[in-house]
Amino acid sequence: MRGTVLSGTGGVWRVLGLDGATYECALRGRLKQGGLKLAVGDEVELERGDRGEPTAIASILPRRSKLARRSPSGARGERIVAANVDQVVIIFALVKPAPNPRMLDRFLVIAEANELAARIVVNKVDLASVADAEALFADHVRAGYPLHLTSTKDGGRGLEPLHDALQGRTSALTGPSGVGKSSLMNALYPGLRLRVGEISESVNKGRHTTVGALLHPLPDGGFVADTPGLREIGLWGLEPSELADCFPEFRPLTSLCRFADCTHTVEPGCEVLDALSRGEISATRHESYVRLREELEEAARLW
Ligand SMILES: Nc1nc2c(ncn2[C@@H]2O[C@H](COP(=O)(O)OP(=O)(O)O)[C@@H](O)[C@H]2O)c(=O)[nH]1
Ligand SMILES: [Mg+2]
Ligand SMILES: [Zn+2]
Repeated sequence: MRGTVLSGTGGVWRVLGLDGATYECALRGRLKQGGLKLAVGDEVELERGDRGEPTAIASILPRRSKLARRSPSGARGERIVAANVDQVVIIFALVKPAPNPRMLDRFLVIAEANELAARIVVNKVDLASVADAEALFADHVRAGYPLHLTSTKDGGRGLEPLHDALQGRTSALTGPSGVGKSSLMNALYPGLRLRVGEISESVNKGRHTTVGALLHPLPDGGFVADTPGLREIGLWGLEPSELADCFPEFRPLTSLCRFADCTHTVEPGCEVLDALSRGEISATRHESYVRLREELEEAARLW
């Protein structure tokens, strides 16, 4: 029987079988030695034990995608946070707490570096003007990111389009605490009582650390991967020269710059800087790029 890995703690993997039941499984010995490390979100083939119940993971099916922290160049391996992720969903609040564009762009770069689609959710729109929210995130919409304006209060707002966007897909959910991640999941899936954020944190306080994220099956198909630690993934392993292509609105321009090794920060004949001066690229986004690039160069020096 096939199944999807929901969590892994202390060598025990919880797998949702195609029959809808959840099984606690061990990894077959030869899989432990192999180069491919099992991750949450992996689709696996289960093997039955003496009593006919699935008790072991016999093989891992090929991955469609992954959310990973890459190793610095030279080092081996990478840490997979979740496998078979379809999209990264980044949740902020319009106010309380105010959104942090720098943190948003960092999350978006992590998604882009993993070649994953991303969408932005701005919650608590009941507390301020929706027009303000649209203006605040206009640069990201122009860059191509879908924007959801939501509220969980007063009967809810914007919940249906978000529900549609999650249905049937595996979404890695992230965002700072207090923005309403748990409230949103509970409003979208009443009765499921997802405690997004808290679960991994409390599990990780225990004796065994949980491997990567936790995957929650959704009642109408799909999963949400709870990845509160996405920030800790950082940009570890990304080369400074790879960063510009993680900004979709820069991507058509980067190969047109006068210098092949253009950093898009100071050079003459830089198409990105030209677009910035014409107002076609947002100053806030470019500022994020500059700061993240400095960070990557600093990290490269330390290795
Ligand atoms: N005004 C308002 N408050 C909200 C909304 N969604 C959540 N909250 C409140 O924000 C606080 C944090 O919510 P929670 O779901 O725990 O956030 P999390 O830390 O991201 O999981 C709680 O007091 C919620 O009642 C919303 O849409 N509007
Ligand atoms: Mg929460
Ligand atoms: Zn350039």
